[in-house]
Amino acid sequence: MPSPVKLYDLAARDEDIRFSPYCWRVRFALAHKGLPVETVPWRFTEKAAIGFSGQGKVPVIVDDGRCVADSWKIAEYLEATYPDRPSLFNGQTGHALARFAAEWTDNVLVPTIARLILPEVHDMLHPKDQDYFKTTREAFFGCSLDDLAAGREAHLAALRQALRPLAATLEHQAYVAGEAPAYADHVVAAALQWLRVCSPHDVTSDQPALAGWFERMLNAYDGMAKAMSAAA
Ligand SMILES: N[C@@H](CCC(=O)N[C@@H](CS)C(=O)NCC(=O)O)C(=O)O
Repeated sequence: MPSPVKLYDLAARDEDIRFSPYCWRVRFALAHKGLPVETVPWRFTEKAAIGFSGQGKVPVIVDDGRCVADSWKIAEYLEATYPDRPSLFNGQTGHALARFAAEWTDNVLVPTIARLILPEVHDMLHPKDQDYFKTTREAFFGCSLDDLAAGREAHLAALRQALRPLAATLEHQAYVAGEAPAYADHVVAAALQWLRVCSPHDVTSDQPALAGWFERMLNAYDGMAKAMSAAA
């Protein structure tokens, strides 16, 4: 068994609550490769702790002395370094389609979920992170967290709309990547895991194919994602 890959993983006030949509991608990818992981809880304001990576965001991994930051670069690193383990991309075509899944998730799904749940995320953060989070997110979205909370119904409707292509796809195939899960599934499921851990909003139960896929992703890899508690 290789020594564990160290993953700097965003933590809430309760350090056992891990919710980052980008860190969850890496958790899924490591599990898919069958690599053991040792997570290091990290808070937004602990920039110095990941200074060695040359940037200020998680996920960051350290594998056998090698440091890699950024979820997409980490997925490519794992695929290149562990080619004999189950593939994250299944070849060039899969790699190209996984990139589309990641860009759609980063540019559509993550901001749409963010508008819905950022007020809840703020409340679950460690107090030392809260001012930083509020200031940076309000600047990014151009409105206050209170404004986002006031628009909750509209944000929920926008998220349901954004999920339609995913739900429609899953009516034809068991996984985003086809017959079995791969990195394209990890990326999308990680965003929905962020939603599940941070807020009680239900966006899947009226979409049986989407709900079934997400349940399979929660149960995959020995129920790794399901083991993280959902928001009450
Ligand atoms: N493109 C990066 C994005 C990573 C990212 O945005 N991480 C967030 C946590 S979910 C972060 O560390 N933010 C630090 C900050 O906002 O200061 C990736 O794919 O890994």
